[in-house]
Amino acid sequence: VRPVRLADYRPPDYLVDTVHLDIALDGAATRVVATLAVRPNPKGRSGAALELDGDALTFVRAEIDGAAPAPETYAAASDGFTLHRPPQRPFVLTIETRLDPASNTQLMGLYRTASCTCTQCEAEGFRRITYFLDRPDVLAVYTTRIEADKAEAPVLLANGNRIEAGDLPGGRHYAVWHDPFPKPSYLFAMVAGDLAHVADEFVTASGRRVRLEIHVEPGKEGRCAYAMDALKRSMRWDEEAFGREYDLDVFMIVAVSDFNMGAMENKGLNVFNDKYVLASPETATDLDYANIEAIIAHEYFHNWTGNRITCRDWFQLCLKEGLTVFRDQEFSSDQRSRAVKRIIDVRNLRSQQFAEDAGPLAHPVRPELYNEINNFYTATVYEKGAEVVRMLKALIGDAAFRAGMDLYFRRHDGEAVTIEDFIACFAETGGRDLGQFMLWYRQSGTPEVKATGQWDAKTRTYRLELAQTIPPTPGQPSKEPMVIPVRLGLVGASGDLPLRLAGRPFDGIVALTEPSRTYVFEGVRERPVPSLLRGFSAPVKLVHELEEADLLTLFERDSDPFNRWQAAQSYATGLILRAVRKPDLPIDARFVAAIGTFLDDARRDPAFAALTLTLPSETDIAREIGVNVDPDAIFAGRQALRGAIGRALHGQLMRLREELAGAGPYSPDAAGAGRRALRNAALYLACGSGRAEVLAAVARQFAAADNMTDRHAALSILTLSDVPEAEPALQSFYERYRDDPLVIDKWLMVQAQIPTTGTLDRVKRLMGHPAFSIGNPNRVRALIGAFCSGNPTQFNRADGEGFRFLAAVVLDIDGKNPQLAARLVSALRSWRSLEPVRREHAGAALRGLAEAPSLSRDVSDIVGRALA
Ligand code: DPP
Ligand code: ZN
Repeated sequence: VRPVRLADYRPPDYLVDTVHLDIALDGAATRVVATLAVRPNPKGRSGAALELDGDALTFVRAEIDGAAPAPETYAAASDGFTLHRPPQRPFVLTIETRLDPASNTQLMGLYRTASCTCTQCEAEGFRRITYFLDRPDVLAVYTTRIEADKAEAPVLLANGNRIEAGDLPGGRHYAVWHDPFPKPSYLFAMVAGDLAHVADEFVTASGRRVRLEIHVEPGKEGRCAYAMDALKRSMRWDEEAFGREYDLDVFMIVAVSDFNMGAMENKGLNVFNDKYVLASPETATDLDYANIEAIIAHEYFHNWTGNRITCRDWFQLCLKEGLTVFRDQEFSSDQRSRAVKRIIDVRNLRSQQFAEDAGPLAHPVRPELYNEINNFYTATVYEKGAEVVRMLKALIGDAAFRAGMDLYFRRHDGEAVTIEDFIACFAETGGRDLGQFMLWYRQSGTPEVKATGQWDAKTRTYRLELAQTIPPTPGQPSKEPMVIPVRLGLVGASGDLPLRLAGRPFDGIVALTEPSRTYVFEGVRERPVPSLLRGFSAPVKLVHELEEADLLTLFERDSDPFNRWQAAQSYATGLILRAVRKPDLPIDARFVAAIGTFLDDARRDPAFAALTLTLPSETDIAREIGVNVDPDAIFAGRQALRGAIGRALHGQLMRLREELAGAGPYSPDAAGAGRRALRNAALYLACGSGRAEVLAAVARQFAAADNMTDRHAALSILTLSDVPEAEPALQSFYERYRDDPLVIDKWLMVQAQIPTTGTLDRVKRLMGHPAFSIGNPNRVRALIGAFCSGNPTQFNRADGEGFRFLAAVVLDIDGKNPQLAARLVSALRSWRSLEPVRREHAGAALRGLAEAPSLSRDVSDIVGRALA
């Protein structure tokens, strides 16, 4: 396979102005007639052949301006259609193909899911529907006619507005949809099936009425209310925060049960994984609700950042994804608690993106080469991409950032653009050169910022030295210094000290641009504790050796909530690391006492308190250790800290839980979710005591819960604690929800994460359970994904069985759904940091995969890079 390179980008030789698609659904003989208005691109090579992309297509016929071309003038294969000498003027190309949606197990292109036939075209799925210039810089106006059996598919949807519909002979019917906004092929969508829907209306800021529809499997209408509410809040927020109004008469969401991704932002017709639409208190947790809110917002926000302005090529993926993640994070922050949202996002960034950046799959936010674009929908492109936008805002300020966004929308509406085009807008409104800032898009690896400081009592100054290094990553042995915004303050006995820097009042942020730099703060009257990287102002690893007493100062007094949380995490991380190295030492009682004091006040901000009480994960600790990782030792060290807290504080924890007990019926709002999160975090820690009355309380909560959050939390505590109460609870959970696949996913997931040696056999057994299906991505992720990525001790078993299991499953899935298979392999992205025995087994499993015959491009790309 030849890699695709950013440096090789060329404008297309031809453009397509309009597309008429006529799709007649008819099982294995589904017919697609595409009528394309083609013209030579003035920016392309004149006289070049027209080479349309195709993938697994069955060609039937072609016409140019209504006449069949001579056979020697074109070539049609399953993977492409070429016109050797196309007319050098506008012409109409008609091509007919045949498809079988039911046999499409890749879930790319046109495929069958339980309730309907639907499409997924990003990144390169449109070429599985018809031959096309399937690249994001070819923007066309689409008209789509769908025809189907009326009983089988009473609902026919496509992008845009419906302009015509009617009945046909033989029990068939049709609908015609027109989308007036030029769009790239990856945003095409159609859906046909037996769907029910709920409808609502939104009136835009300028007074236009927009019809909103959420389409679901019949019987699931009652679970759409939260998604609809989130959609309306998203539409309002984008008007208020970014001045962006919706532009069509109708906005539709369709929930489907077989979907590779979370959701897809097709123009006017978003297709969603049903997991991110359907929710009721009985079936969805608070986390599910928060995810639904965020993903509904994310896809809606793409209408401007992605659809109206799209990417010139797939290397620019972060142009739409990083920016849109930033926008959905801002939305959730405004809807909920900003500090809590920031902590959750940073936890996720560190566990996913930092891990990716530290291993063989590291790549820049804007990669410069790919073998398979589907493998670049990564934490780096999405989450680090969002951090880069956040840093841009911090560096140029809120007003210049908003002005830059306005300029971007004004200047590039209707275009397919690059990161350079985007950044140029902010260079203009911020009045500064952003050349060095562009390194955030080009250099991979997580920068390390080392801080050392010294207070001088005589001169009342504090000298802070910040030094940056960026580790080598694949293809990038050496790096240039980046521009790193560091928010900071100095904390004294009664809070933040007023500071001066270089003779001026300090505004709370410095931009480190050199390899190292010393800042001398003036007017510092007492010995301060520096609070650095407030709000996690840059996606870097901060190395700052603080005494435990100083960590406690920050934990208790920092004005920055993120750093209060960080101080507790850093303290706990240090304790777990010590317990890993010296298992016989007792746990530091000062930390436990500080947690006890904190509990007295925890009710003031329950959501924040819950995060503070959540111990660093095993993966967090593994990342800190970095080399020769032994997951069993980490597990034991973390349990030691949990046990010490539980034994010392179980009474207080259980009282807090009691005091927070629910008032009134379940509501998924942030306040209620925060209370439940704190109650369940307290219960988890208390359970570390191993006391019978705590376990009994968990079992009671499981049985009596009136919502899925509490029931699921109890089930998870029971299974993680490996107690006899777990089995009957699992049994009763299954009986209760056996007909509800999305809930059964939770049942599969908690079992996959049990940290004991029987789990691998249990997972293998569950693969044969009627509730499991290897063809459904949600089931696969719930069972196999959770085992490989969410059960560090059992996946990384010292005998290598976990790795061999993954390799076997990947080979099986690869034949059906390469995208899904490749995702699973990335569970091995940190394999080189394991201790030698496990590392050898993991390497052998990867090498075994590499040698397998007929591996997909998706899997061989990941395996190849992991082994490189
Ligand atoms: N559906 C994916 C997302 O919204 C890809 N665009 O991020
Ligand atoms: Zn997106």
